[in-house]
Amino acid sequence: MSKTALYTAGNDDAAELSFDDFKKIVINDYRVGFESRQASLLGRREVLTGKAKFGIFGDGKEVAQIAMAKAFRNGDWRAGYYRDQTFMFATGMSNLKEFFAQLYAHPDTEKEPASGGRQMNCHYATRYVNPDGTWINQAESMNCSSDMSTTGGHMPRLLGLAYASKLYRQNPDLHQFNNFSVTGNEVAFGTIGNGSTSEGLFFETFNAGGVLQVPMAISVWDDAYAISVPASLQTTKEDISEALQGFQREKGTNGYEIFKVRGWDYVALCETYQYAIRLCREQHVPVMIHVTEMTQPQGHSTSGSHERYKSKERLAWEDEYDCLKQMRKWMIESAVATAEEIDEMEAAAKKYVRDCQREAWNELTAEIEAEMDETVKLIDQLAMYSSARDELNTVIAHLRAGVDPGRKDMVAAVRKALRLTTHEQLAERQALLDWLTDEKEKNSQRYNSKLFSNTPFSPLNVPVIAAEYDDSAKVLDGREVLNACFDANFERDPRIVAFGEDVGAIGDVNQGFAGLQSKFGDLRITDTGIRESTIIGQGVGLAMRGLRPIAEIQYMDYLLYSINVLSDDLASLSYRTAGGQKAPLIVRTRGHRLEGIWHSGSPMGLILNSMRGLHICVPRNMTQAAGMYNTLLRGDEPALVVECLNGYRLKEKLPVNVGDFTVPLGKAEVLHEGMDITVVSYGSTLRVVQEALPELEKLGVSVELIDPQTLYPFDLDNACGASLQKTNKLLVVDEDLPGAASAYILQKIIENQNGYYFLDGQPKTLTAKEHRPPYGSDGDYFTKPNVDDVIEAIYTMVSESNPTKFPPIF
Ligand SMILES: Cc1ncc(C[n+]2csc(CCOP(=O)(O)OP(=O)(O)O)c2C)c(N)n1
Ligand SMILES: [Mg+2]
Repeated sequence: MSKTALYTAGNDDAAELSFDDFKKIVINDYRVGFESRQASLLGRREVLTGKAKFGIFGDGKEVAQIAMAKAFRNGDWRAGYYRDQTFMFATGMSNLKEFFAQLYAHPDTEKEPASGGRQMNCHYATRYVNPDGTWINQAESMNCSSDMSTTGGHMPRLLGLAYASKLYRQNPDLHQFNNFSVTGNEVAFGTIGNGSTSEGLFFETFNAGGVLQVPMAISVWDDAYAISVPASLQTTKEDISEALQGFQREKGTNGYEIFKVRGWDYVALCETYQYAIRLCREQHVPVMIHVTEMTQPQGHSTSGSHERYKSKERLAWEDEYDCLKQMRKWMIESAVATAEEIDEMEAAAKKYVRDCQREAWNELTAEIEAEMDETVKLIDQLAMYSSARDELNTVIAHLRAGVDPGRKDMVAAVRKALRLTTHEQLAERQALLDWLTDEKEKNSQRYNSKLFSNTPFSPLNVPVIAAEYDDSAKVLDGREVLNACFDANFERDPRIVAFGEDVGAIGDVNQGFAGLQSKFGDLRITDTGIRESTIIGQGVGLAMRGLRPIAEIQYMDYLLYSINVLSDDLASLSYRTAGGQKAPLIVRTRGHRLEGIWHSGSPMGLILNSMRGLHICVPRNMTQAAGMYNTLLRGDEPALVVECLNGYRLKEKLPVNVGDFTVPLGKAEVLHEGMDITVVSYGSTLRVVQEALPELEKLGVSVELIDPQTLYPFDLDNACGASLQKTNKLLVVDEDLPGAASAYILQKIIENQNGYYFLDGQPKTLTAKEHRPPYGSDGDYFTKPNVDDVIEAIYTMVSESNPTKFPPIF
């Protein structure tokens, strides 16, 4: 083996190794692998004995990960899946105690930094956001983007992590941001199981990486199974590197370097990773390392047993070709260590892992036991004076009898005690109530916090600056107002990039970026292939690495092709890392009215229900959109902006401060004041309602029209609820399906803002029909709320409460 192949993670020292050094490194490698294996074995036992809920482990994948870790350097990134514990231990990005803390769902990020007890075990992440909301120095640390359970779901993000290095290297204006990159010398390491390469996201990412030529190193851990489904049912030719041969670069073409190596061959693995990663890092050539002949000594997870679906022959082969057994054999054969030396080291490693497990368990249970004593004491004190003494003592006995009780058991006991004593005015009861209030706050921090980053840099804290117009304000097409806004922002901040289908050369299909590529270059305003999932993933990865991406999805209807990435990855990122990671990606799209089934959708309910964790902006015109972009580009949370597809050519006045004025999120605007009814609408239907106003006025109806402007957050000042105090009637107009976004808006106003209290009649919604909108203006008229529908809906509501003043039309 070449000696350089052996250096340890993060170490580039090229000094020659003595045989003793060589032995030390190999023995240490084996120890890391062996400890990891012990953690897997012990972890499974902890689940089967009920101390943890579920276990999925990296046994059978240890040796390749040790080799991969040797090539990993400061500034590098990982986007991987649940088999990578050995890599995490070998790089030092995680350790055994944290491994067990996560298995036990320890909710303290000091103990379980990856997710604060929110994620299943072996779902890794490093914390790159400081508690004060600032970024850590990523160039000086090893970085792991947060894992997800959806297999293949992380691949689009991997593309973005790698693409960031390309931008940092090729755009000299970015070299100053050396907290994030040292001129692009980083590699984004991805891992994926053989079965998950069947996912579309894998292929989309793979192709895009070959086109973009980014430093992305994909390792496929091939154990020939995906739970019970064998390779023959997963992969063409049962071999992913064989199937992908067309991506192999040739003289004069772009493409990949593809490697294939066996998962139990320590020497070959070290050499392959060293060669492949060097090429990837230095030349930004994407590489794939297909690691075959891996095993699963304990089967897929704690949910089942692989003896059910693997043949005796396969199981016997897996036993013989266990990577650690093979490495041990090689170490003895090549005189690195004797069997006795290894036995001794293994015994010490076993004990060490046990100790780590016990410590992790004791740390969690010691906290809970102390809280338990306090809880029991409080209930006991109440029992002394309460007439429900016997029942309260039963509650205590029940709580004490629980095996490994958790916080939920204490809270449940206290809630029960409070219910048993509702009629008693005792100081001891008040003490319990106070305890519960305190616990609610603590548990809300533990389990419900950080849906958004909520840092001082949140877009909700961006100062509000009004749009200003001078006397000679130009009146332009809406698209030109947006264009001027983007121009000013690109000038202001070199970290801003925009990309998507047709965004570059022609400046998007509606020309918001027209002329900007020739001004700022194609690294800043960039065309992409038709690949919505990886457009979003590209944005997620860039945003994680300190850049300010605007990822464009050409029409809102195509958002569906990226919804898995938006929902699973982007929207859950802050929550699933308990605020340890953020990705302030802005997703730009356009939608609502136009023509045709796939060009006029307004699936806002789908968006609201799947993307909590993103701000959802629905500007009624391009000036409001510009103000929202100005806000979002200065904040650190992700957002979706839906522009009105039919608004680009409508005339708007250009503010003099078009790149600086801000539209605050969650600030509803009363567009028309009135007394008889409150109408809430947004986006394109707002214009329909505005069109209806003159006729309604003639009919004597005074309408108060409110534009929430953002659906998430929704009307933080309760403008809608306040309006109902005056009008007592509510109509929500929306071009989504019945019961979709309009139901969300109703819930906000009626329930959250106590709107029900002021209503003198049934609140109503006017929405589109349940089917997709047909092509053609007649189809549109009979499907989406039109001006006649709006007039009649509003008139009917006022007529119902005052038929004398407003005689029925029909
Ligand atoms: C999108 C998605 N589909 C299905 C699953 C259920 N699932 C979890 S692991 C797994 C098998 C994955 O096999 P492979 O990619 O070969 O990885 P391995 O576990 O064998 O290392 C499946 C189907 C999932 N988690 N996510
Ligand atoms: Mg597999």
